[in-house]
Amino acid sequence: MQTKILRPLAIAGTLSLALFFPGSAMAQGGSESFQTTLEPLNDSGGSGQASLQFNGDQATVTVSYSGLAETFQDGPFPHAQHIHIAGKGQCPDQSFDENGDGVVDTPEGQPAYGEIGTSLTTEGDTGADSGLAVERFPGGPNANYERTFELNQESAESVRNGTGVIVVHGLDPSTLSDEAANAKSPLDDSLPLAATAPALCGALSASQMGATPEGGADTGGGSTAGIENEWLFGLGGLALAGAAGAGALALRRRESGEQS
Ligand SMILES: [Cu+2]
Repeated sequence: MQTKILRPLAIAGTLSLALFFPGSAMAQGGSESFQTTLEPLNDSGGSGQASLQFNGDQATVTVSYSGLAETFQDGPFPHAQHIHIAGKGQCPDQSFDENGDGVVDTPEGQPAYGEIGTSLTTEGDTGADSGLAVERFPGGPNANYERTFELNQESAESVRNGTGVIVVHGLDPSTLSDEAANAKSPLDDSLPLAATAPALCGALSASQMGATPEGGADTGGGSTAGIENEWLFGLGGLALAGAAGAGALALRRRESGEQS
């Protein structure tokens, strides 16, 4: 009986504090999840999915796909992958092919998906400067990528405001016109156009699951996690009213306890 009264007070106190310090609220319960389906660009033939989940200033990004170009110069075909930001939050269609070579290259698609904000590398730096660090991207036709890292502020803002777009690059040159297959990349003339042209694209959008607090994970799981979650949901509105509201709730619980 005693602990039943004290616990909601303690939890409500934490929530009230969290409201005054939004940053800590995010780190505590709040997870924001985004996801997208990766659609083929430039007839790459691939398909996949991607997700991004915030946890404080950390983000866990997953990218999985299949059906992309397999080999490049006898090695696994490197597929650069990025979060593009600050564009329209869209994927380009073939009408973006300005020079008419049959390929929407990376700069041609930029009005739709924006510039590189984050490089989804397998290790090391994740900034825009690593955009063409081909040795630090997944290679080959399929990938199941997952990495947790500190997302830079520009990218985090874009994802949250709906202009974060996942783009995976690298086309099989044999599927292109002779002109395009022999062209150099507009990004780096030591690479062929096919190596850097976009192959998959998906605009990140907030997923419904992201609205559910994941308090259970933070409380260490076990049988009490579900109970605490119920209390958190019940107290969500009360926390706005502050300690007075929590006191009223404790009183109500005590009264109902006496009646039953
Ligand atoms: Cu890119």
